[in-house]
Amino acid sequence: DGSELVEANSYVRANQIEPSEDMKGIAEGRNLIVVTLESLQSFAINEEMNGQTITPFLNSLTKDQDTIYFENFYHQTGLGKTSDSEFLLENSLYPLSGGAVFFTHSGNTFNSMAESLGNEGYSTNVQHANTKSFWNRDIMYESLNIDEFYDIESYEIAEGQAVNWGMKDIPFMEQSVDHMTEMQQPFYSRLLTLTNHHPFTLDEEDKLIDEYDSNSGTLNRYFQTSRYLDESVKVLFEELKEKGLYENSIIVMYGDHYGISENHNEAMTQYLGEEVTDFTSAELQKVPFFVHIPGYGKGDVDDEVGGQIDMRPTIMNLMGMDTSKDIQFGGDLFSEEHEELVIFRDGRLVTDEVVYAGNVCYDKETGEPTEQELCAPFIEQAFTELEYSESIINGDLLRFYDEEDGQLTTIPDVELKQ
Ligand code: GP9
Ligand code: MN
Repeated sequence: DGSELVEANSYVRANQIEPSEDMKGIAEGRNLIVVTLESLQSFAINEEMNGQTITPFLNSLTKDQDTIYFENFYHQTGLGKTSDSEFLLENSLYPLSGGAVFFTHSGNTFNSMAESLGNEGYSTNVQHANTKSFWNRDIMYESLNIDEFYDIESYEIAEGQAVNWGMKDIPFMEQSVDHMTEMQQPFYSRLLTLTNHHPFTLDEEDKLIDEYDSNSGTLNRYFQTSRYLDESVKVLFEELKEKGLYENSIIVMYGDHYGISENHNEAMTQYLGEEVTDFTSAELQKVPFFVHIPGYGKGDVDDEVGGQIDMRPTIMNLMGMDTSKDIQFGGDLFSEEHEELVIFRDGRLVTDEVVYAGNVCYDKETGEPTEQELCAPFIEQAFTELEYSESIINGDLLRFYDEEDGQLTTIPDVELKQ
């Protein structure tokens, strides 16, 4: 019932951290561009495959003075895959344990990042060259208060510009930047890429590196499509510069979820040169998270342990927006107070010291099992946090929350959904 919102609210308030003062408002008033890097896992970054660089452009960003790259960042998605990552980004709530929240709760009230930016005068949109109803996006985006959806109808796909699931990422980036030139500024525009998606197929001319040589065709091709995705990000940066949109924007990029499932453990063992245990599998859920701020000048590789739940508070602080009254479960990654605990949607968890997976507590440094006690308090916290987040979604409880003054409005018990 409604008392769950009261409890969840006190939990959120009790765990709230102070965002970084140094980073506050550093990108205030700029256009915000968020790129979802389809299926990209961190094991591809700054690594080679048979002597070939997998992501040269993204690698260069990790060394760039205007970029902060988070190397210990994990996805927290469930069955809703890309859409779950979008949900985490917009709301800093956990997706559901069963089913995609984009389908099951698209009629809920949310307090999305898009809505908050919209209230600040931003125009907001998502660009994705797929049918608008995929993942129920057309309906859910209304609940998230996203003004516009540039779906497949907004793109011209010439001969040779489609492969695998649809439009190739390079022409997608080009046309998406064209759209940006028409947008009311400042804008918040999200770009969802598509080429680096299972089954990872490419046209010959787009294969910029060789296939890998394992027993898994999926993993073998994954390196090539990741390489192609990397090239498309380079094109995005070039186009933004060419169109004069670069300097006045901030570009945030994140991997949405794994591309290589545990079905390919044997091939991954060959690639990594070590056996893929439950510990390794959990660590393989790292996805890249980039914050690129033109003119920043103090770029770094940040080893803070964090996850997708932290994107909203982190970005909103950069945009100079106060989230202290919002119901969100993540925290600003740049804050000294940020808690190094990542709760996976399936109950696994990672901290700076332990990894809990397959009911075993591992020492993060050695990857060896350690005392269960070291994980116990985090297991408890994970359970509580996932429960609160889930009760908010299942009860559509944000209907009764006024984030303007951080107050619960009267809760009419009779109206509550079960
Ligand atoms: C489809 C794209 C990919 O529109 O979001 O979906 P996924 O299978 O990764 O969730
Ligand atoms: Mn995806």
